[in-house]
Amino acid sequence: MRTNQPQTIYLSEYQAPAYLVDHVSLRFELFEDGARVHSTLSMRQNPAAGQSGTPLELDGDGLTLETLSLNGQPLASGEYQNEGDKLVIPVVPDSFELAVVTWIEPQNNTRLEGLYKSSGMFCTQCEAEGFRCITYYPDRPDVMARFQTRVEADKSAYPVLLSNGNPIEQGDLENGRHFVTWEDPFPKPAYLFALVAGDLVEKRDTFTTVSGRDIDLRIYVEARNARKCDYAMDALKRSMRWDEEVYGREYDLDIFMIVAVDDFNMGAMENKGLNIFNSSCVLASQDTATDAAFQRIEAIVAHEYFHNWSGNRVTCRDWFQLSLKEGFTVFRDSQFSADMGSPTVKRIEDVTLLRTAQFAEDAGPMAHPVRPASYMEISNFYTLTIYEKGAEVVRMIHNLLGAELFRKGSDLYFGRHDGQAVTTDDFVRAMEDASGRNLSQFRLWYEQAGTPVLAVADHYDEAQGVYRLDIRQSIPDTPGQSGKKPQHIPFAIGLLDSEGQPLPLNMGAEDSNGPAERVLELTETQHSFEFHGLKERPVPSLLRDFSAPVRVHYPWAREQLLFLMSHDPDGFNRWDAGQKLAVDVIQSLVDAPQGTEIEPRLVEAYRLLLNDTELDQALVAKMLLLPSEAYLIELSEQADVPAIHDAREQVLTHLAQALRDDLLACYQRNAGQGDYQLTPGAIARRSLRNTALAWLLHIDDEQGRALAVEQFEQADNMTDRLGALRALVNSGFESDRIRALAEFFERFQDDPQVVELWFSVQASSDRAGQLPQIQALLEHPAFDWKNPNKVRSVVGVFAGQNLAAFHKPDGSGYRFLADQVCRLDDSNPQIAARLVSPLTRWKKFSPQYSSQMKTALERIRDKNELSRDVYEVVHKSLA
Ligand code: 0A1
Ligand code: ZN
Repeated sequence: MRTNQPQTIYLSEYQAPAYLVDHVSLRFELFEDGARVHSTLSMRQNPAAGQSGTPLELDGDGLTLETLSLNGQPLASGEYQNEGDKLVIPVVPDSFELAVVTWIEPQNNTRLEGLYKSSGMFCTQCEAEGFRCITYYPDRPDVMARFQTRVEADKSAYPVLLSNGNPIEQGDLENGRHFVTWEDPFPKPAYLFALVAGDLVEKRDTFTTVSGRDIDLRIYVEARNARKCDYAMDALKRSMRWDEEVYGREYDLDIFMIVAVDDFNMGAMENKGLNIFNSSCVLASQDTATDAAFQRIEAIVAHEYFHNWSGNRVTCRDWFQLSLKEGFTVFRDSQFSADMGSPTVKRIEDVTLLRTAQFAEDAGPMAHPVRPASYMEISNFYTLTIYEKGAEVVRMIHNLLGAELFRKGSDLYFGRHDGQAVTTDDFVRAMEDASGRNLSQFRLWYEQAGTPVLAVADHYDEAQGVYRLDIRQSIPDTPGQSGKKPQHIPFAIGLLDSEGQPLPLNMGAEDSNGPAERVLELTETQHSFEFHGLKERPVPSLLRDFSAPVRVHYPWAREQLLFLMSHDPDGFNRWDAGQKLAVDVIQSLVDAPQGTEIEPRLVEAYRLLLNDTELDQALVAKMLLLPSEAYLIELSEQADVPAIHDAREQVLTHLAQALRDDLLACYQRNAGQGDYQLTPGAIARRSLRNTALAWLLHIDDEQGRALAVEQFEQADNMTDRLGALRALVNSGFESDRIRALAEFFERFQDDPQVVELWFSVQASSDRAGQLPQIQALLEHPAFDWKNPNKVRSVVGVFAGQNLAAFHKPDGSGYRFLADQVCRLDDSNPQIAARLVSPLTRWKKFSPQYSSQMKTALERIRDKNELSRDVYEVVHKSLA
């Protein structure tokens, strides 16, 4: 039996709400066997939309309605309809007060949407449509209201009672209960509502804003985590200062709170004044968090804080506009991270994610524009396209306008739309109005899905001294979209002479002294650009700093890439040249596994890098990382994963063998750094040393093994301890692997974040994460199906990172994933739908694999009572 087909929602059918809510008064009575929610809504007809007599429709999901009254009069059962997920009152006055009492069961809520319990505390997640799991309400972002919230609970079990805004009253009640009332002066959509009740400790600090207001900062965690909040608190203060300095945005309430919860579907949530975080995205200490985790925490704390303006003060009109807040906020947090560390390294990390995962999404069955035109389940649209590509689109506007006009545009946007729910088009219009630039063609970035392809050819006319670039733009068809129009693409380039010196880009025959870099604006299908006064054929440096989210096809020669790797003044392109070279070498091995010599110049290039102490060490550390299997798959037409895996391993083995002594020297040079520090330099050194160690253990080097064991035992921080563990786990030293894993678990078993690392090190390893071992991890006492982080760290990591094991030719990995998706669909559909993702790319793989992936998808499709979340992903993938 299959579920009925869920309804599709279309942007083109958007209608303004018929009724508005001016004020919401909530009272939560929290008990162990459920919660009673009293809601009083002051409502009126929307002058811009409603007509007298329009029925009132409220959303509700899984609610037990206890009482309902209109203007103080209880409604009889004939005066309203309560059908499925809507409560309809056919006749209401133009302005009225509606009182609703509902009963819900947070303790049984495994979907983690609405009000639920996580490690004994009550917490909420209302984006996108969770508020309707709490009470009946017009649950859409363009209905903005002022909220007052009274929370009542047992005082000893739940001493801390939080909601949005400022606390205005508190006191004791009968039976050992107490209450706190919160008032949020800013009108907000229901998705920004939050409530927390628990036994938590608070870490406090103060931030003085640019205008001299003191803001009370608090991070709430369980007592055992009290020592893990300092880093997030500092990151918060850095974010607050940065937003004042770079965007002129000051915080608006008197108090800003962060709460850490263990069970959370996503990373974190920007509820007004009360951000709720997945524990793994906020808690950190030197001995439990890796450098990558610290950086992630800083970025997410900043992201959620920045939403206070880009998302909360100015919010989305409807969920099709999700990238209005997410794309802009990701752009803002990436600017912030770039300012806090190395801009080049941050750019490399962002582009790696974009090209590996977003390009894959854009080429797959779930491809959608940055502003989608339709959806079935909005939770499925918190995607890399909305977030990362959306951020790239904002970045292009930033680069087209320049920093100053962009700031003028953002000031205009915030000023013009403060307190409103608006569209991506409103954002672009503010940028146009502030800058005088016409962005009408640019808007296609929001409307057309798919990654544009730029085919670049070049020609050098020696006699004339003219170099020409011919660029042809095309955008592939995506589901429901074909015959696309050319987009407005900023294409940054430079040219280098044979010494590696930048050449002036003279675009007119008469010019001299042109700039060393230009942004060519592509608007047509085909362009030719000529550069004059060149005495020799230059080496082009294309798409500098990844100036647009596009694929560039250019027939690179290996000499050119080697040359750019050591000469390009653009750090991003220097890294990218190395990636392209490595990709080319690996691909030629995939195509002809036998008899292909591994490019000796690759070895020499890596030798230079390993010994380069002049270049920014953070960049060197990035340049040493070979392209991932996932990226190699993304680049291939019909991927044969085991062949790609073998070729990549072969290159790694060859490099490690040839460079053994250089690796040891690099390891030693970067060892013994004194006290642990989180500076970019220290992070780079740890990264270099751990890469060297991983390579040495990849070839089962005895000396490497001794170093790894020593590092594992002596490390004073998690980056080094985990680096050593990972190296051992991925080596052939089986007894060391087993011993290290056991010791690690023994030491950290009480720390959920570290146990998640322990799971994922194994699940991502083709040595320790074959299917039977994965099955054993699922049986491990520390594994918990109800905790999304645990599910992700085993099942998600296996299918997403342990690619050779997942793509076993017998299809066992696919069947396994299908089973887990079906199992999770009953308890947590959002997580289940996200886990399906590796299967949705089935068309990308060679036939032996794709047919089995498709069969696995069909098994999921045929499950009983499929959730709307999984239904949408599976059906669209099979279409
Ligand atoms: N708005 C949050 C992300 C988020 C989205 C949905 C959630 O539940 C379905 C939870 C969090 C952000 O961008 O950080
Ligand atoms: Zn966000």
